[in-house]
Amino acid sequence: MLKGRLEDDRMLTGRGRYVSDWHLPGEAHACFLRSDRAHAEILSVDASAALRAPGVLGVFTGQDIAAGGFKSLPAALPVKGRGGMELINPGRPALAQGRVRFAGDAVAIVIAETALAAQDAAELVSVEYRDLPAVVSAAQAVASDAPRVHDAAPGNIVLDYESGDEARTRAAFDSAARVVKLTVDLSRVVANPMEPRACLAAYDAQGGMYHLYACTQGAGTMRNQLSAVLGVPPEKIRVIAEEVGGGFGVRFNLYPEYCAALFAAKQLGRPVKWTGTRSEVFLADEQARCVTSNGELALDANGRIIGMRFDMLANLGAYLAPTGPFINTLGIVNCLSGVYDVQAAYARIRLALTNTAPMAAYRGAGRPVMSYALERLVEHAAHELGADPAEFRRKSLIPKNAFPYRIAAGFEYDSGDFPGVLDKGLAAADWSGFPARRAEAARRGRLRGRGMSTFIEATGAGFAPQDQVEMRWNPDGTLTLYAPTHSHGQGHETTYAQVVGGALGVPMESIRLRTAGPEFYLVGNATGGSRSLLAVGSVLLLAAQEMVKKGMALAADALEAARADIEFGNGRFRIKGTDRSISIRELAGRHPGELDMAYANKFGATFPNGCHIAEIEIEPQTGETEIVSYVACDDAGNIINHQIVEGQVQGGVTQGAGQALSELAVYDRDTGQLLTGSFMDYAMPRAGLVSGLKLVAHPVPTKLNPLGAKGVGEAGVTGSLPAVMNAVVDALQQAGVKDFEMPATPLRVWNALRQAASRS
Ligand code: MCN
Repeated sequence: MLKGRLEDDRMLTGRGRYVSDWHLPGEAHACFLRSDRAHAEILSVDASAALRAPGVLGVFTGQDIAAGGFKSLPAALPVKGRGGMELINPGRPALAQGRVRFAGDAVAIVIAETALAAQDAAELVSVEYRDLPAVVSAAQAVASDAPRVHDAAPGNIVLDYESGDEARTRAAFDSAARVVKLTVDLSRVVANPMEPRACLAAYDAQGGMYHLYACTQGAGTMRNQLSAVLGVPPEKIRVIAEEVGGGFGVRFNLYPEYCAALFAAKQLGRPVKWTGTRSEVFLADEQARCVTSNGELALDANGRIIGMRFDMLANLGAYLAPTGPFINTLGIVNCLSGVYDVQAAYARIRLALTNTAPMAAYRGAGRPVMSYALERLVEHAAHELGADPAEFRRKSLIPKNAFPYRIAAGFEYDSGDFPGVLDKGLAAADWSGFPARRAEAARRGRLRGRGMSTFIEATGAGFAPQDQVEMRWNPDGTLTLYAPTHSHGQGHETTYAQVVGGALGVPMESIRLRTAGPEFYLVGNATGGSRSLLAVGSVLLLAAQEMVKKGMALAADALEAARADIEFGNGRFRIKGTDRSISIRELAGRHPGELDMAYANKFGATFPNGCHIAEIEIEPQTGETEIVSYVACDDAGNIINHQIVEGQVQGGVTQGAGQALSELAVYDRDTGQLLTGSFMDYAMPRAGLVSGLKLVAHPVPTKLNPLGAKGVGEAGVTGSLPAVMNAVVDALQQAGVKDFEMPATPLRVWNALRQAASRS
């Protein structure tokens, strides 16, 4: 049993090198001037006073970027919408051109000898605006008289998307004994990684190379996106990062600030460094969720689910983030009907533009939208029928022997045991003991509620065609792994070393992982969609096995034996039946470079699933909600490192609970200003939020990859969002509250209770 992760010692002793820790000789510093309004025409930008300020080296605007030939940030979708509609991408320049479209939109980059000088000078840039009306919610944006965010998107809709079998679903609803409906609002959140965004941009004029040190979830993805903006091939771009202080999806994409910094570095012939502030995280990081779902469930006379349909409206913000459209379409419907055996399923999703920060991935990246819409609806239906929510679900689960199972949206679940997961979850939660716990809480004057979710999610298939890895032996006998995924909290240094160390029979401590650096040119997928282990870990496993095969011939030579007589085990090549052997490490040392491996392959999506059960208590006098017990029973296939997996589930559950109970990004409806732009107004969850967390595993190994592993990084949040909110709603219903939307902050809960009391 490991005592900790390989990366922990470095991190805990302050030796982690985060993005803002990088320096280059001659570096200058950047500050961004951001729009202070939600929607306006830019009439003029006067930088003359700023340019005269001490230490200022340059000021660049959207016009300069356009003149310099930098293109728009990419955003694409491999599928079409209803009636063959193509995604409308109105484009996003590195700095605003002609118009600002959200409060925080970057208008100019100011470069100076110090960061403070750049900040002072930014205040001297004078921008003349003509204000335009703004829309902040998707519902406002699609109203017939709404102002247009982009001229290219009529009605502010960039895509009207659909998935599933509409006709079959209509027929199921026509024949239903009962139809249950529920509208839910999945709120808007700001991810808030520990490290605010930062970059160090440099241009090498001689070699025509761009170098970007940046917060990234994977160098390859960022290089490709940069290539589209800079108009140079990816080989001309290096993306470099060691520690990145958290990703959570919002460090996946390229950001306009990085492009503007590269532009300035090229113009000035000096490296440009930028360290964003927490306020800039709130204003200008990608935000997420913000989807309203109108859901309907068709039930037969026995209370079995025979059809489901969803009409969703997603807020994509002021510009398309590179992965925004993907996440809000395919990312949602890849588990459209959840764990239920229902072919009559259909979803329509409209993607709307608003004058708010652009929206993209946040842990779960679409799947929590589906699990929230579906699992809130299913629980509601159980309550409507007066049925036990677990037994109501059980009737409709996909049976264990039904795999592979293709859902109406076209995706195929390969494996699972949903009834088994449910049973284990129920046992761990002492399901039948709940009425007594509720009664006991009532005696203490508290409202106790219980909620569950039986959910499934699809791990990312990956955008890049292959995941390349490399393994190189070093002169000191250690092995360096190169992988396209970036580790920023997930513990890849440990788990990849476990996989490779296990296959090669070498101590994992002698293996070092590299995921982005100046020498880095691998093609592959960034960390995202919880696919790192199952996809890149699997490629590493195969690469290690290939290395052993390659070593057979070298070992036969070294041991002066026939190749057929050589066997490998515990890190040594041995002549079968003798004690004559040589370690793989020694063999690599004798033949420098010959045992190094470059290997590529690709493994697709898996379908981790689980049953999560939350119990909460509400203190009616204050509206305070406390999670008093939480059971997460998950099927993540084969597990490589239990400690890390537990940490991942715990973090994910807490992230979902944070959104359910406290976090909320609010834009003012009239002015379009972000009202929750600091930790004073935006309540992040704290470590103690999810007490009594009990984790249970019900692994069903997948055959889709050689590790038999399913992803786990996003399972916690996909399960906890609906489970926690179902528990809150269950508690509130006892006091007569009918409708309640997240987050369950004390004030909102208290208000809901008061209103219910005054009604009765
Ligand atoms: N693992 C395992 N056995 C399994 C599955 C996973 O031992 N059956 C291990 C893996 O080897 C890895 C970890 O668990 O060390 C997570 O693996 P995986 O599910 O493959 O997810 P990724 O590594 O691809 O991480 C991505 C996922 C996503 S998409 C987000 S967002 C997220 C997350 O993980 N952001 C995080 N977890 C995070 N955790 C931290 N601390 N910080 C973030 O930014």
